[in-house]
Amino acid sequence: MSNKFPKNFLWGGAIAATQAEGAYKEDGRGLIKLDVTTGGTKDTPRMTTYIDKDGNSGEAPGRGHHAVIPEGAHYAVLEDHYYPNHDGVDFYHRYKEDIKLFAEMGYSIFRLSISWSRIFPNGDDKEPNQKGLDFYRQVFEECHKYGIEPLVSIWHFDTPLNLEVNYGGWNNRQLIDFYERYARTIFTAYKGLVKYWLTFNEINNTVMMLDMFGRKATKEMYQQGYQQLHYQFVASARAIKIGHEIDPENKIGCMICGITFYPATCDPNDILANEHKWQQGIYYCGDVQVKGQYPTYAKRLWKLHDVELDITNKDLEELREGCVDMYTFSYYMSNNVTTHHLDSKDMVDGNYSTGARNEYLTYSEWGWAEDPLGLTYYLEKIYDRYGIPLMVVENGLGAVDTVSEDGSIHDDYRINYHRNHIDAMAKAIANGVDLIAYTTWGCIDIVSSGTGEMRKRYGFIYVDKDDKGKGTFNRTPKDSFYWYKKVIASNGEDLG
Ligand code: P53
Repeated sequence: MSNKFPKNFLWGGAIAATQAEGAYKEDGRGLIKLDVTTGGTKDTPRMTTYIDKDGNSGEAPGRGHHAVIPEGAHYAVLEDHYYPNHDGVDFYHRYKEDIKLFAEMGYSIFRLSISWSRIFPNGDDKEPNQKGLDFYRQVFEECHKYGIEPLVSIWHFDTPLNLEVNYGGWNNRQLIDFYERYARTIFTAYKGLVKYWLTFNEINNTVMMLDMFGRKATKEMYQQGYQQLHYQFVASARAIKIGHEIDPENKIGCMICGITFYPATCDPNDILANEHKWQQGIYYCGDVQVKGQYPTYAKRLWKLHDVELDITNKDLEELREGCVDMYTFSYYMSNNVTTHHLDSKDMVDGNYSTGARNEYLTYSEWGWAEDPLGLTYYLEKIYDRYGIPLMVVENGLGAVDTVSEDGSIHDDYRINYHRNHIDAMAKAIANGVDLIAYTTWGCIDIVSSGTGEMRKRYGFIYVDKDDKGKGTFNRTPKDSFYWYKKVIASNGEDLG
């Protein structure tokens, strides 16, 4: 096969602050909910730890923003628990070594996120934390030393804990103003150093995932989900407007968790249910952020879920004024939608994957369907809908790696996964899609977001750390590292 990628196509990898940096208390960083979240597995949830009103410690199931702790309890780091995000993979201290390795692979782009609570430790501080600003300046300068463009997520699941506890998080309209202050600060501080930005990582998860995984969402969950999303849409639009004013060179994108949904059968009920899943899960956020207004079917969704939203005319004006320059998304898998009753053997049992099993696909150890053509499908569908440049900003295979006696890591399964997905992108490009970048997920092994595990590895660079936090944290290139280097050097032609 011969793959044709545009001459200036951006190749690279992606990480997020909470999963990579560690140093959770250093240089004035404030806490976030993930700092009080333990590790889990595919079948056991991560736990959020707290001290209740009588002084007893306890844990509530759920990752970060999903956990509910008892009335009167406060979030707490407990002595006898291990919190995988506290040390991450120590990117905070090792970023020079890591960026050097990324450069060796030939990266022209590196996606990372800024931790809000390094810049504004409590979220509502009047002045930013200079040490936090200094850290990211050094990271960006290090990237530019090698000709690597940073692609910066402004928010990657990490609202400062103070805003969650004392303001009710994104249920509160005031969060828009705090986010604005934070966004303005970093656009100003990094003008000339960063031109590619993403406002909210996987913004659609809030609503898309409400009724997935066999979970029944309550009316209150829908009400909160849609309302939180609305405030995030306004925050995102306002940031985009400000970002363009501060530097007209800035290219700012939305970031959508891109799951391709298929109807499990050709029963028209399944076809319609599938279309409605696309609307609720995928299009809803893309339409608002790309087109600057709520789509017609929004009214159907609000009615269906019995929600009443606080949306002002000024909000609607702000949405129109803050449209994204590009559509970026993560892509890992497809899901099947059906209205039919399923026996458990016909269902997918994964973490964050759901629905009817697809007999044409294979599944990862964590139950995620490997479906490269689903990526071609997604790219073509979305480009046809919006006609603006697209970026695939996450794509990868979470798998257990074995270190051979000589220290090498033979991860041919990961190479195959990426080869097939790069080929899938080439197909979409050949069909006219304006795809401009590919950043693989976890260019280096990092803590899993869903399960908190280290053993669910995505990297082309191995990090010697286990699920208990033990290890040297040494970095070792895997076979995929050398493979990706060839891919980049040949601009996607040599996938051998
Ligand atoms: P982990 C669900 C489904 C697909 C992607 O996930 C998702 C999620 C929510 O976690 O999130 C993205 O580490 C997310 C990253 C995350 C990556 O997928 O659970 O943006 O932070 O690490 C992979 O295997």
